[in-house]
Amino acid sequence: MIIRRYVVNDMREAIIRAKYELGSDAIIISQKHIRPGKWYNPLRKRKLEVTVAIEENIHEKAHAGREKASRTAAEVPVKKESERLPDKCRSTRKHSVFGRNDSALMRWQEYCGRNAIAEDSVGYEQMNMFIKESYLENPFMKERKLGRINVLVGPTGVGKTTTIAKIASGEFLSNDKKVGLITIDTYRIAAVEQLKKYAEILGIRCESVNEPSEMKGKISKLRNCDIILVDTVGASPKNEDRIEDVRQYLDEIDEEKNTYLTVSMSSDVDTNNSIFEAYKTLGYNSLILTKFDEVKNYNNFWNVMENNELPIQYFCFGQTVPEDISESSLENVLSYLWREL
Ligand SMILES: Nc1nc2c(ncn2[C@@H]2O[C@H](COP(=O)(O)OP(=O)(O)O)[C@@H](O)[C@H]2O)c(=O)[nH]1
Ligand SMILES: [Mg+2]
Repeated sequence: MIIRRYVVNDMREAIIRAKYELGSDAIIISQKHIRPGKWYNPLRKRKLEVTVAIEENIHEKAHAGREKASRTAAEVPVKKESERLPDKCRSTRKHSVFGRNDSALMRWQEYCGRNAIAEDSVGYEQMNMFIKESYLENPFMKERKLGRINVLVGPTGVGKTTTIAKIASGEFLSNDKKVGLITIDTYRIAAVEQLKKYAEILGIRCESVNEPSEMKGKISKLRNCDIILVDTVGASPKNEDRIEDVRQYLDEIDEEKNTYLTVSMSSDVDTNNSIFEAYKTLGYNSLILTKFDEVKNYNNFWNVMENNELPIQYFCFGQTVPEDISESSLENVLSYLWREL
């Protein structure tokens, strides 16, 4: 028997989290109201603690092939300021932080000279201040806002569909928004099914579009939604024809839209630069960065800092829906990398 405990705001949230993690055969075995935190804190919020169970063999069948054990809902992935690592092992950090990014290293040396700081004193707080001062047009500091229509574009396998499920869950559960999904990834039946499955778990609408001419009609069907998330077919940066195909669908959207280029931080920098270039034809205006959990060095981080002017909406750090996503503030991203690398 697998047993999970969820600390949530309401039963709806618990049911959705349990369905994602354990599948729809899971059963609720108990619930009680609690106030997590120190007893003397008057601001403690009332929460619901729900315990859910499933037979092990049913769970295994439902999750065959899934690599990663799910986390409990109470686990918070990005640590708070007070919990971050102390700036220990400072001098050993310098090389690993800047790696082969000479431009970032030069800016760091210049910053150290200006502020009379020892170059080897690379600590988390120091980095945070350095970036804010030396990268004034820092993409992590730019204003980000989910629009009504949000399209995710990018190569196959970077995590577009998974990220859509994470965003949809967050907006639906935490912000109580009416969310609708559209997929134009109709090249693969499995891709449509994947999105439909997520929509089913949340109990929201999902439309698939087979021809550009169907786009307007499908958006109009979702006119009551506060947020529409559009999933697209993945295209290699070398496959101009397929990127052009996506453009024909997107051109049919009359309303203002956000187009997010989704890139994996575990790909190499050159590959990502070719993606940034090839996808320009789709007029993307913001980025979503995925797979931070697979990152081995800071190379992509500096590349995005140095060569990208667009805001970064979210960063993702795992396969678990809905938890492994966060707003991409500089503090969130940097503290994640600092802790993991
Ligand atoms: N490690 C890791 N895997 C992810 C992340 N986001 C998605 N994935 C996995 O990457 C694979 C492809 O994801 P999918 O959403 O289908 O990609 P798409 O082709 O761009 O739609 C799946 O196995 C996902 O579980 C992430 O942030 N970290
Ligand atoms: Mg997909």
